[in-house]
Amino acid sequence: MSRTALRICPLCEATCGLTLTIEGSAVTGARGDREDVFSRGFVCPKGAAFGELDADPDRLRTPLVRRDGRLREVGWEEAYDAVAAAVPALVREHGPQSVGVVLGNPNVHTMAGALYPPLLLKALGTRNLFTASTLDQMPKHVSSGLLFGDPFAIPVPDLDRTDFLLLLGANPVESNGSLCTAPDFPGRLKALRARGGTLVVVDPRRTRTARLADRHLAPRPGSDALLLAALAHTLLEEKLTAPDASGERTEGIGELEVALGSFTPEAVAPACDLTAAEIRTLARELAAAPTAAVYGRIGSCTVEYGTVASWLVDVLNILTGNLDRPGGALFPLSATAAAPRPAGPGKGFALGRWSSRVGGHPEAKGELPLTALAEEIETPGEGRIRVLLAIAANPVLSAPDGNRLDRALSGLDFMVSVDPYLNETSRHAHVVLPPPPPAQSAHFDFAFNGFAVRNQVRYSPAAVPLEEGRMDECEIHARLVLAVSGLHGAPPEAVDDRVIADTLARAVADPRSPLFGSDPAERARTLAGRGGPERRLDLMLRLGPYGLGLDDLRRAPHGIDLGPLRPRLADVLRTRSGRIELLPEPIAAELPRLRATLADRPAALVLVGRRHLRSNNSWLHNVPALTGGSNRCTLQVHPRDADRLGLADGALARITADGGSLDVPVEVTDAVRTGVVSLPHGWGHDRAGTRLSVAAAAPGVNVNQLLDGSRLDRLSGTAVLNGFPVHLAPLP
Ligand SMILES: Nc1nc2c(c(=O)[nH]1)N[C@H]1C(S)=C(S)[C@@H](COP(=O)(O)OP(=O)(O)OC[C@H]3O[C@@H](n4cnc5c(=O)[nH]c(N)nc54)[C@H](O)[C@@H]3O)O[C@H]1N2
Ligand SMILES: Nc1nc2c(c(=O)[nH]1)N[C@H]1C(S)=C(S)[C@@H](COP(=O)(O)OP(=O)(O)OC[C@H]3O[C@@H](n4cnc5c(=O)[nH]c(N)nc54)[C@H](O)[C@@H]3O)O[C@H]1N2
Ligand code: SF4
Ligand SMILES: [Mo]
Repeated sequence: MSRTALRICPLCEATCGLTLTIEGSAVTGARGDREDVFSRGFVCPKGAAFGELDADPDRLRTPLVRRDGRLREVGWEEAYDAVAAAVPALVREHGPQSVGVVLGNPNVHTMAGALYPPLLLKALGTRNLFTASTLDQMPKHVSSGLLFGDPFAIPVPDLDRTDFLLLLGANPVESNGSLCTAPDFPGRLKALRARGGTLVVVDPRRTRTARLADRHLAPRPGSDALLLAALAHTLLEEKLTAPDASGERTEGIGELEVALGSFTPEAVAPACDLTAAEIRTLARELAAAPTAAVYGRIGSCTVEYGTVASWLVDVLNILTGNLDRPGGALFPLSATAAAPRPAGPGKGFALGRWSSRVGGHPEAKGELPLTALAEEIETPGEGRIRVLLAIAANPVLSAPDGNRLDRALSGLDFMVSVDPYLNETSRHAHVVLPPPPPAQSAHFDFAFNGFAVRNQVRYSPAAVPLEEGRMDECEIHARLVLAVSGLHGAPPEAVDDRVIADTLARAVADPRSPLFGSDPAERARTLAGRGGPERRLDLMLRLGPYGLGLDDLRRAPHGIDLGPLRPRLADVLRTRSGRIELLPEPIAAELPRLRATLADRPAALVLVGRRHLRSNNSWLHNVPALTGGSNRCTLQVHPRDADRLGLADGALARITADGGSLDVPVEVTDAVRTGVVSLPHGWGHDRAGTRLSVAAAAPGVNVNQLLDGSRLDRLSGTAVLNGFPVHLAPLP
């Protein structure tokens, strides 16, 4: 007998609703849920492979503990005993800074990852936090922090209503979008064109997204900040800015005009490898469009001036009058967002409140650059990281110079991985705590509802019951919090009860809270939900802006539509001035450096990444349905470059950069522009001691081994992963 169950897909930011077919306790099929209020039946090949991914025989079924140098399968009690015996004692001996925490990407795709890491960090008291954000979107957090006073206030393009979308460094037709949650992104781009709108794509590769565009510009990688600066310059110089750009809600437009004065299209065009006319035309079109949105992602973030480029994206939205208006770029309002506070000046956003011990890297949003992790483990002295907790993270493959990090991890006193796989990173752990497959977990998108192109809310309870011997990931995290705090053995619910009590104590005393004046104990008793995570979700919904509760979500299994994005800038602004601060000081200090790069001679050959529709960073190469075909680790080279360098399609080439050399098969294609080669990330599954049988059979190479971690976007500490110089030659 088969049945169906609904489950929001956790595999990318699009958060599609899936209808799973279930036989017994096995997921035997997955299709798009046509009644889902947001995704309306859309599914991609990854979502469709949910069953195969869920049932991957290489997933760990029990915890592992290292004994006599070898990882052995043990029960949960023994695993937590090992954590509790090691971590508190090491912290007592070496202090809280001797613990590092690494949070990887899937934490934004699990309930546990949203609810517990803040508690873990608080319990540990360490500042050594490293996350995938410094390989990704940290420039966007920093630019939003500086412009709007809140690093999470990231405007999202109003995809469904805009007349003009300028998209830089993103390939949502394959990635399905990022910091812009939009199930069926490709369909939404086609709809934009069908309603007479314009799509302009800026990417050194002719991606599947670029092929949908009215116009594709293929500039030199790393030059987005220059291009965007010239666009802003043109708007200011040609007086094409909207009236509200210099009105009440902003400050610093005069200073901005001066600071961008030398970034003329004529000055930057050679560095971008575009013409000044192309840049001026684009600026004029952007200004003339009834509504427009500028949106930049990975290709404009993970580059040397990623924060400046991210800032300019929103500066353009502001100058054209498109920030915070329908059809432009707006701030979503999720159902679990804190209720808006009254408009007015806020605390602002500070960078560099502390720095990393060895490299002196300034913190950003409380994080240190992931590229600094290895040196923090290797370098002796007080505050050296000896204990590492890695949750849903595979930095050996995802961060620069994995070989160095690999060595560093092997020198830790103690390491815990919360990970379903024994992979390149978790193989170093002393304790591995494996979460259950996704069908056995409930799901709620705490993060992505705040970046969605439409306000909506959906909840999926676990589709199948927890298998015998499994532990829910929320409980895994809660017990980890207890074990590192010296409270091993206390009931995991105690962790959630504490949060609920603290939250309620604040809410009942806050005149603006919907729970003001009520009895906190009574409120705690009457929260809906089974177990701590559901009760916490219920409380967050009740305190949220829509006055919903968990029961409302349960009654609406396909979700609740909360309407299109609405202007709400006044609620969002937290700057000290209470206005948008157009030219923040840290950015102003970067502009002369950026300007000076115009004198540099561009590298002859640079590398960019790419994502394949059936990939997901480093961890889907073990699912047969998602491998093979065009999803291969090849180096794409333009035919003219291949000719010039004597490279043949399919032959091996040696590619060399700061961090080392790799031998890779060449794929000759004119989908990359000249002077640029492309290699995907997340490959290199050839290390011993992993349990990834499918991935190991076609390991590919780790592109991040070409980097030594020294190239960073200074303001955000984000690694440069795109547009770095490489040397390429045929294999002798
Ligand atoms: N060269 C290059 N490098 C890049 C990028 C690039 O574009 N180019 N992209 C960067 C980006 S954007 C990102 S986000 C990072 C990602 O960097 P990471 O987060 O380090 O890498 P992932 O491959 O997403 O690995 C996630 C880990 O989580 C585990 N996992 C999967 N599901 C779950 C779960 O439900 N619970 C738990 N606890 N663990 C789970 C996986 O087994 C894997 O070990 O990579 C970055 N690296
Ligand atoms: N299928 C699939 N989907 C994914 C992922 C995955 O690994 N596979 N990963 C998920 C994650 S963690 C994230 S963060 C998102 C990322 O989602 P996207 O931001 O859409 O990332 P990419 O698909 O890597 O697209 C980045 C594009 O930038 C281009 N580029 C490189 N350098 C430059 C430059 O200097 N300037 C410009 N303008 N363009 C440049 C590249 O050619 C590439 O096409 O995708 C998510 N979705
Ligand atoms: S687009 Fe993303 S969320 Fe939707 S089915 Fe595919 S992987 Fe899942
Ligand atoms: Mo990412």
